[in-house]
Amino acid sequence: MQTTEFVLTDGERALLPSDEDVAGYARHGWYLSKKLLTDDEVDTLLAASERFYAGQRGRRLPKRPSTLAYWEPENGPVQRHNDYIHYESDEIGAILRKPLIGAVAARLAGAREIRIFQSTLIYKPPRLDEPTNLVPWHFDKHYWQSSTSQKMLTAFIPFHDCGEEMGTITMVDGSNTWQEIGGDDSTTRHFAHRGWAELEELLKQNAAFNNAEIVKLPMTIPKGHMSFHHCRTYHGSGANRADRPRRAISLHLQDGDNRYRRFTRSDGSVVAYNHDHFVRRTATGEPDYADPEFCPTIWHA
Ligand SMILES: O=C(O)CCC(=O)C(=O)O
Ligand SMILES: [Fe+2]
Repeated sequence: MQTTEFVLTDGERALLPSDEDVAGYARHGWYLSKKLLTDDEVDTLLAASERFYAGQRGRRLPKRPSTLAYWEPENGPVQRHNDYIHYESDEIGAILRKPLIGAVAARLAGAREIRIFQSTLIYKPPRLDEPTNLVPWHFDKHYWQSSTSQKMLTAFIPFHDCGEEMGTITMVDGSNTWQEIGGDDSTTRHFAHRGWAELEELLKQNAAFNNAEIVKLPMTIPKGHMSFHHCRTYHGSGANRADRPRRAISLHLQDGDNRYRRFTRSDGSVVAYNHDHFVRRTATGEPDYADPEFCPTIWHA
């Protein structure tokens, strides 16, 4: 049982999305928030991420599945991804649990409760030709087939003003409403293991199938604001052409109703998610995506 009270101040309530914003999110698949974090909170995220990169941990994941994104200094100057940052860094975890973030997500998703699903600390080095900096077109639900929810969403939280020059997150406008072609279950493979060209082509085919134009919108995100996207919104990002690193967290969120489901590919193999290695089991023996250690509740209406 969690004892946190989920209350907003009057000032925070003014930062929630309006009815029009919620309707815009449903149509477009993304929402650029108001300033949800103070400068102090964002500066703490940055400083804590530096301590994390230097080896500091509040607690450590009990194992390292091969599918875990986990940059370490010996991996060198590539794009860094570290999953479960809300678990391993207490300081970062405390800020990511800010009820206001959950309240905004709840409005967008039309949910009463929001839990963290995953969080990834991301660092794009300022290296023009670094191929690992490119994030190919994908939508997050492809990796979450073992989740029942169709409402999950992500908050992309940069630690500074973030625009096109830095390779900010870029949305394919309205793609959340598209039908997907075929049942090609290779899409459950993470983008890090697939080619850029292959995924660009897949995006084109899906757009054509929907008679839709591909409108790419780079999100210009001021410090303290965040960009939300629905789990079926195609997105990606380009090179960091700035002279400083692009630092951010992708905070993946689930609504209170989300549960594990057994999802099989056409070859009979079962789709796994890293949680399945970590979280407690439900009474029926399935991974519990409400385990408060890994998937804390950050908002309950
Ligand atoms: O780092 C990026 O630009 C994209 C991150 C991403 O794929 C996400 O937030 O879901
Ligand atoms: Fe993504």
